Amino acid sequence: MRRLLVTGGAGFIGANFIHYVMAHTDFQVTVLDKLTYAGHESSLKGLPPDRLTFVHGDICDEVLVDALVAGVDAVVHYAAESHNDNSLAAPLPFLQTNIVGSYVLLEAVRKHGKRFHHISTDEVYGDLALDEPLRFTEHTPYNPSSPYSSTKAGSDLLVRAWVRSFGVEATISNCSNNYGPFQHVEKFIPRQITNIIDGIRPKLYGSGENVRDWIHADDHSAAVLLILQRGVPGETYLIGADGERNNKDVIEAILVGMGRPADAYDHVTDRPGHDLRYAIDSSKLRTELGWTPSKADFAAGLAETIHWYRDNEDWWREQKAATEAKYAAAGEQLAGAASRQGR
Ligand code: NAD
Ligand code: TDX
Repeated sequence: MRRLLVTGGAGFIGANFIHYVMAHTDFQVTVLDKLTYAGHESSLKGLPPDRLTFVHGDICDEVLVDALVAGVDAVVHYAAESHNDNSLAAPLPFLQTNIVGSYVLLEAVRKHGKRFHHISTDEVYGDLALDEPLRFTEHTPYNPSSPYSSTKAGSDLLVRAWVRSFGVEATISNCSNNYGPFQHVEKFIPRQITNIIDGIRPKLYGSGENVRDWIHADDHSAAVLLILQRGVPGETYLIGADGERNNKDVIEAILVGMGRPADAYDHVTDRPGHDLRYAIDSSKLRTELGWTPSKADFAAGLAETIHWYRDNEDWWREQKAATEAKYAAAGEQLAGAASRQGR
């Protein structure tokens, strides 16, 4: 298996995966990416041109997908509409890309008999209570909360059906929250880092007790490559690095890491349906495939990420104002301000 088609390779995790593959294998990679607001071809800058082909196109384009799948050994499917807040404002692109696009890819790998790896999320399992020791496993029932997570759950179920009904050789991985370089400034960690750089106070949704299980994108990439090479078709693997932290602790760590007082942030209106806690039990991946995270030190990873955004303003500057305008248009305001205005 030396020729990969990577969908969504100009996005955050896809780009990190391609950097990882270029550094750790001799594979040839073709990227298929629509370059939505979330895609940046510049994230692939500097990679060897003789091993990387970039195709600007849509995973819903059956003719294009068929031709590209025919020419590779395996498909790694990252392309998605990925942001929960956007899915609350406008769900339709999520159905189109995450469900119809995944269907188009599945039909192509079925026709050409190619290996498929589907990138999914822990959000398909819904959320956990704050005060329970439970974590998600491969056996946790699906219970998605948002338009985004429900379309990811739908795409996972399509993959399972294509395995069972048509014998497609597919694996699925469900990973927890990623952080690292090349992440869009709409997402929690880069939004706050770039807010602080711009002199804007960081924004914490609701009380900030919500817990996310953070993993560095490089550890996610290592796990995906391992599953592609040694995973058992038909199986699902959960990926997580035991990185549970609540949002309040993360925002305070970012502020302190950037030399600001830990309390220099604002509470803003909470996300509707905001999942409380995600937590991954990745025992299967660790025991069956021998994966361990090598960047599990969150403080070190966060410091490196802050450094990256400080050094790469050219990469994110263009997206920043439009992203903050989108949040303002969606009605984000200081917590309590809505009720004060209503009085
Ligand atoms: P992202 O939004 O940063 O990137 C998505 C990429 O897909 C972009 O380059 C975009 O241009 C491309 N794309 C969107 N629609 C397309 C289409 N119709 N055709 C072709 N390309 C299209 O997303 P991300 O955070 O890198 O997430 C990548 C994948 O990983 C997604 O499937 C997501 O569900 C999954 N995931 C993300 C996280 C996380 O923490 N970000 C965690 C677990 C799983
Ligand atoms: O400004 C903010 N303030 C805030 O408190 C933003 C943008 C977010 N938050 C909170 C909401 C979440 O509890 O931070 C947490 C993380 O938010 P996001 O970065 O939007 O991520 P999340 O909704 O947890 O989903 C992410 O992880 C799972 C990815 O965006 C998904 O693609 C992935 O499937």
